Amino acid sequence: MIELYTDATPNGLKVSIALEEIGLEYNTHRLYLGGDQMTDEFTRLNQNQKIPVIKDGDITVTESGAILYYLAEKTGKLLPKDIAERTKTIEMLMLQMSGLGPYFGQLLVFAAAWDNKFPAVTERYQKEVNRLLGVMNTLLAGNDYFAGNHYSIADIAFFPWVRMCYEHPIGALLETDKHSNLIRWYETVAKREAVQRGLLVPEPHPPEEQFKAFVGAVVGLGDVHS
Ligand SMILES: N[C@@H](CCC(=O)N[C@@H](CS)C(=O)NCC(=O)O)C(=O)O
Repeated sequence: MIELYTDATPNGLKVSIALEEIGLEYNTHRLYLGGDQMTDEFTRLNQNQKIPVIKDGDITVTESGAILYYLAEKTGKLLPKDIAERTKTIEMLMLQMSGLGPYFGQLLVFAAAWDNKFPAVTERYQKEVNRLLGVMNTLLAGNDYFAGNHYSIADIAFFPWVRMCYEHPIGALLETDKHSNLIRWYETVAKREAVQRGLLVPEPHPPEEQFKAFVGAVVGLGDVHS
């Protein structure tokens, strides 16, 4: 049985979606990021004190991209065997992990947690996220999914972040409507039953509590990491 340590954030939801898609049994441990990530018990699982983490017997895996890769390797699902398609999948996974995830995260930090106190910084991240959405739209032209015609861990990595464009007020800063290939891909993935089940794990904290935890965990602003 896989133990999943998570919260209902984009990086956490990647893993519950993948587990639902693959059909593995798992137990969910919901953390409150206003401090649960700092306990000794959790720090022993992840020295970096961030969710998501999985424990599969003796194997502990941190970093959502590495967890998706581990689950795909373990089961032979969601990662093509053909070397060219497999490499493309990993390339797209890395683009999400190094591009959309961190830049979108910083946009949330400066637009929301810092309440746009540094407009030039907010604008820098807003522009970069909008640029990345355009790149993703181009990559999806003529392709059903990010790595070609196979739904894969790359799509699962992107999905919860693109969902923020629709589900979070930050979406007002983003030009999602301009990107027809991205919208078509988003709607296709959102319809998958496993995706819908994964999005319910774990139950989210109320938005105001979640926001308080987020502000508290922003280094230089909150007290969680002081
Ligand atoms: N690169 C990491 C990022 C993980 C991450 O930033 N997790 C956030 C929630 S989405 C977290 O646990 N934040 C708590 C904190 O920073 O104290 C991954 O993809 O797993």
